[in-house]
Amino acid sequence: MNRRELLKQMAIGAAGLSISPQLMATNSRFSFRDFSKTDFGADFKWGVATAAYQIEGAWNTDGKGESVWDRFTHKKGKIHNNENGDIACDFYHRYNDDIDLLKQINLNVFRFSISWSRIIPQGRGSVNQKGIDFYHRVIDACLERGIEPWITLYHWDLPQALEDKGGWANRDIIAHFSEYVYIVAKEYGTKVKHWMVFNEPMAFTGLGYLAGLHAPGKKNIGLFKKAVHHTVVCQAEGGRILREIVPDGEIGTTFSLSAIHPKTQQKKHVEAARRMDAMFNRLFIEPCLGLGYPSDAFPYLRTLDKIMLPGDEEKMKFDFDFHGVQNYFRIVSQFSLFPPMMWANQVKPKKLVNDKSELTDMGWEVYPEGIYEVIAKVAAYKGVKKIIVTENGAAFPDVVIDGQVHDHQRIDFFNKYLNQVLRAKKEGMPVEGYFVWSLMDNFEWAEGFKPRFGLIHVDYNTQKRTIKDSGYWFRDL
Ligand code: GCO
Repeated sequence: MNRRELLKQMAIGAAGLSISPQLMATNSRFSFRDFSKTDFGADFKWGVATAAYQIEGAWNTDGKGESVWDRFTHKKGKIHNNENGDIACDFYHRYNDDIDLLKQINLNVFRFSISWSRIIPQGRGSVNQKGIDFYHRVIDACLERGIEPWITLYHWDLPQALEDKGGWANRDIIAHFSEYVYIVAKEYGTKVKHWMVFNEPMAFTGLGYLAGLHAPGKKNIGLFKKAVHHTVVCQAEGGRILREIVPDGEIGTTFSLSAIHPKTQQKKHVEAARRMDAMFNRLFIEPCLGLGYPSDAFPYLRTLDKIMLPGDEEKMKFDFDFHGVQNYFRIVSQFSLFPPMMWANQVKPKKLVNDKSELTDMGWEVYPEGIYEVIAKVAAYKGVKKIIVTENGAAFPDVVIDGQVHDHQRIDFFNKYLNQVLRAKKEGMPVEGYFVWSLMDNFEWAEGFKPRFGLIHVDYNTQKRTIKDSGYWFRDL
């Protein structure tokens, strides 16, 4: 029953006339939607996304090595309330029950990431069999329930031992990352047929090496540029290794993308928006498509050429089977003297909305058209075969009342964003999947546990899980 029919039925009810038995059967808390799964096609993938550091906990259990996020969160003043992922959602021990909950909400793709330092504690060299065994248990728990495991190889948690040697800013990372990818692909490639190399390279290079807000907390444009280039080479190299080891696999990688609009049509703002678009949207997707770095819109990026070695141009390319789009908010750009080099920054989202209800708990603008715009942007590239929305979701201040979480704002968010995904699909764009960020509330990086993105509420004091109304909404979709 779609939204229009439901409203009509409720109007009938309000008029004192009889309400259809079907409506009585449909729990109206979960019924508002403008579409059903069939509108997206039988092959459309519906899933959830998570990340190792944000849910697993067990930060030093069973031989796991320290990651840059363990180190960073153990420093005072880096994370909201000095929180950390030492325990998080304790997924390391509760994975079986959590995948049961995923089964209950009828989403049959589980996207998760592998903690590199759980597999290879020092980032290179000896392998930790207990770490290997853990992910076999997770994969098997999915397969036993008819859920497809989709693996992200790297979701920001670099082994600290490699960071101690320069991390992504040291070109040796290409060899170490290749070794890691090879080991993981060999180990799980017979069971797992959907792979992503990176999660949001712009985020972990930009926030980790330039802004200093994420691990490893560096603020150095020279290190940032090296990290960008080595990541671009690893992005393609990871794809090549996966395709060689898992020839029947679907190999992709993910990008954080936002619709970027100039504050006004004044030339200075339009050019500022083009520089931000080059930096935040084009920097990683275009090299793998053979387009090189987007220095046309942002000439400063030409300095990346100095870091390249002969043959790198070719090494940066890889024809991924799918490209993952991750969208949360729009960016309205304006010319600004800060930050230098980019000479552009973002108009504060709260200045863009009429009232606070149009902002999520992250202070991000709810802007559904933005996901249509970024899907269209990626679909326009020659060489893009398939697009999966590998993350989309929203944080709202959820509370449990009598064992329920009435997160209607989140349901409204999903309804609006999915309408825009369906719009793109109906216009013929190759969007073939949608994964919710996230299965459950989890550690939201520098913001700690305050923002709640889950379809399932987590009480961090008791680890009790509670499916939210939005989880039931997806169940009934
Ligand atoms: C990202 C990361 C997730 C975040 C989510 C909400 O896209 O930033 O993949 O780890 O938690 O996006 O910020």
